[in-house]
Amino acid sequence: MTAPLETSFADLGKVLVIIPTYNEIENVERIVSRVRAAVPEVHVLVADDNSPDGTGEVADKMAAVDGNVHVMHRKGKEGLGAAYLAGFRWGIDHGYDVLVEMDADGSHQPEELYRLLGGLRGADLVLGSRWVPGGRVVNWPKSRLLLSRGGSTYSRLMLGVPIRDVTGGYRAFRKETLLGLGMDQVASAGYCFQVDLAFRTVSNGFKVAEVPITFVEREHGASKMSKNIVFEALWRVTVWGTQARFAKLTGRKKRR
Ligand SMILES: Nc1nc2c(ncn2[C@@H]2O[C@H](COP(=O)(O)OP(=O)(O)OP(=O)(O)O)[C@@H](O)[C@H]2O)c(=O)[nH]1
Ligand SMILES: [Mg+2]
Repeated sequence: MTAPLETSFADLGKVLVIIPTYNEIENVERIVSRVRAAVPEVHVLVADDNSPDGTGEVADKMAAVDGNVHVMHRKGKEGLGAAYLAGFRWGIDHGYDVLVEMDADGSHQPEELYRLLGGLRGADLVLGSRWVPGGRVVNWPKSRLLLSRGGSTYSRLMLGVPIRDVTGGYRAFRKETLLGLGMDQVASAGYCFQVDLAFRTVSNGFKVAEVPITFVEREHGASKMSKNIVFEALWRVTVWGTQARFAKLTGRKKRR
């Protein structure tokens, strides 16, 4: 882990790191503390889907002693996309200027947040990227590497977006980007949520930058990845790509 080169981002406005959780009791405390230590001025919102393991209550305890920590209790498991959309709306309503997506399981290292925030000075969306020079993945089996790289490449070619890591979930958005990309029409739930937001960002003329990250496989707790999530992504990307090509051919304006 490298020490942050820079820890003040006041020029970007107020920053909110949104961490969606479902059964992350072994991870939630550690991840929130790491964010607070890495970039002390940021605020954190834990968006918990009423985790049966008590993750929400642990987050409440942290919020009670740290004014920069907030908790959103949602009624039940609705997928990470829905949790992020609710978190974005909460953040925008509460006056935040930058909204960051971060997993709870430690895959996205808070110590690299400064790189995403720094990148936002010249972009509307910054993606933490595993597939640009300097980016890497620690502890992934070959099958998972292939799935992720393959999914990203397929999406890039199908959708025509100039992004190397289009499925990654460590990202920083300017508020204006989220307001301009039509959040209300986003229906994707799993991986595809990330592809959907990136595609909308590019299609709406916003500038996207990628910065290298070291992605670390989760050590504690269970993955929520499933075959359904992969199929949803594959199917939707194919439909969007085909629609965009058809629209180009017929000269109609793109829908999104
Ligand atoms: N609020 C909420 N959070 C969720 C839901 N599903 C997943 N998450 C969170 O979203 C983040 C990413 O989920 P993971 O299970 O790590 O998915 P993944 O990173 O694709 O899978 P692994 O690489 O195996 O960890 C974690 O912080 C989860 O707790 C959900 O339905 N609701
Ligand atoms: Mg994970």
